Amino acid sequence: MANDASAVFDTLSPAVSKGSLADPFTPPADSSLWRKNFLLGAATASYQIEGAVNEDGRLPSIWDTFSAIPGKVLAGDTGAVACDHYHRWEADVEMLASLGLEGYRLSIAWPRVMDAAGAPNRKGIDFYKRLLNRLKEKGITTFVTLYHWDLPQHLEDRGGWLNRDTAYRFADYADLMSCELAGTVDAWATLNEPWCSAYLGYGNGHHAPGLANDRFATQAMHHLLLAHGLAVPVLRANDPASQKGIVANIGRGTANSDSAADQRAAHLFEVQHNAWILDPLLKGSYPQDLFELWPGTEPLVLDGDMETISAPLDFLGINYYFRTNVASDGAHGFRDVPLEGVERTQMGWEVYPDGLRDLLTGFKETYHNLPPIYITENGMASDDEVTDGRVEDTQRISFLRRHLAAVDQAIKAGVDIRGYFLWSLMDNFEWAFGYERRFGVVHVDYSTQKRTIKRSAELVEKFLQERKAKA
Ligand code: GCO
Repeated sequence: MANDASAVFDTLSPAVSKGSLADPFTPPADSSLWRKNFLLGAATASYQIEGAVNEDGRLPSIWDTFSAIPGKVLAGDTGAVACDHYHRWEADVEMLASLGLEGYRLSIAWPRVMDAAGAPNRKGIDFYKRLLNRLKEKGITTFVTLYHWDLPQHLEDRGGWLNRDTAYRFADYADLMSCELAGTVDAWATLNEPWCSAYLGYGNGHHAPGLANDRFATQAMHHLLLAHGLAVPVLRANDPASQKGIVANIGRGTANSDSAADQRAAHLFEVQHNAWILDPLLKGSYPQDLFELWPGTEPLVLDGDMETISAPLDFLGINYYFRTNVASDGAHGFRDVPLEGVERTQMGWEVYPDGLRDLLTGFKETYHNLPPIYITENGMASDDEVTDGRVEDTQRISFLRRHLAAVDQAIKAGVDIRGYFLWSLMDNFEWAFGYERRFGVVHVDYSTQKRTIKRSAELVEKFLQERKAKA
């Protein structure tokens, strides 16, 4: 499948991947990104930027609990203050609008808007109402994620995503928020990256709540996807004008050799990262190869669950960052085999834009009901410093240009991609890596909360201005 796709790209102009030296960012004239209806925005998430974790009745989340455990987060960082966005949201919206970004993807903190009995928290809801109303006043397209990992701790105390009831509590939360915010949300995403919530949270324990058991991971995934499926019809009923979808991170796995064992390992890597989520959503069934990888971990599935999970989607959000090179682990799985001499980011992730293109063209072949796609996250971390009031984030500029070129190549190969969100608008709390890893196109000095526009954001703004002038 990937070979067919590469045949297509051999015919594309080399400029698509090399870019012009004169301007290190602006896409070539033949790029589909010049289409004025191709949405360009930036993304953030509640726990990563808001702070104010004990304000206006916000309840603790599993990330408040997890980040307080010594050793779980680099340097003992927590989201207690973060970018103080809860108090600085007006200036942040002005900054977003001044960059000419057309879309903004944010998430709602469930613990901020409902109490433990499921009653509305008015002050928390009003924060999001003010924020979304201001974004709409600025003409910004709003993508709202209901769950970007900050599960209320009181639900985790009752089993969290291992407890089927949590899926129904999520549907109640979706009901409340879609009633309260209808008319200010252009697109609802139920979940952000269920793979991270299920595998990192319950499979290897690297994320909150920090449990480590493959069977927990598959059952948590099932309840997360069930929560998604229960919420979609509720969102449709309460806010019919908006788009409904989900956001999945995807992984490109390549084989360390042509051996059958390594080829199988690469396949299993992509089953575990991609098909585990996309098959239930788009085919209504789990990939059986997953249970070759993790024998005996089939989740408890009740009658009707898979039909609920595979509710039709208006869009699929795709988050892409890097490629992983794998080899057979000799048993029934895969092991990472890091390649030497490749370009990497501050996260150690390999820069590999072709992986985004090849995954997307592959999905087009695999999933015949693939909905329109938005790249809801793409970006990189770098050790950015402010020098004389500026941040010259050269690698990020090159990273973004190359990945936008890959998006253009996928569009030219027939993939329906309608937008792209930079991860992230601003430096923020990078989960287990805390504040050391900087993903923003805007620098944040956490000691003063001063925001500094990075060179990458300046170039994005310049491209958006040129595109607007051409329209
Ligand atoms: C994710 C999350 C973001 C991360 C970003 C960098 O995709 O993991 O949505 O919250 O910060 O991806 O890891």
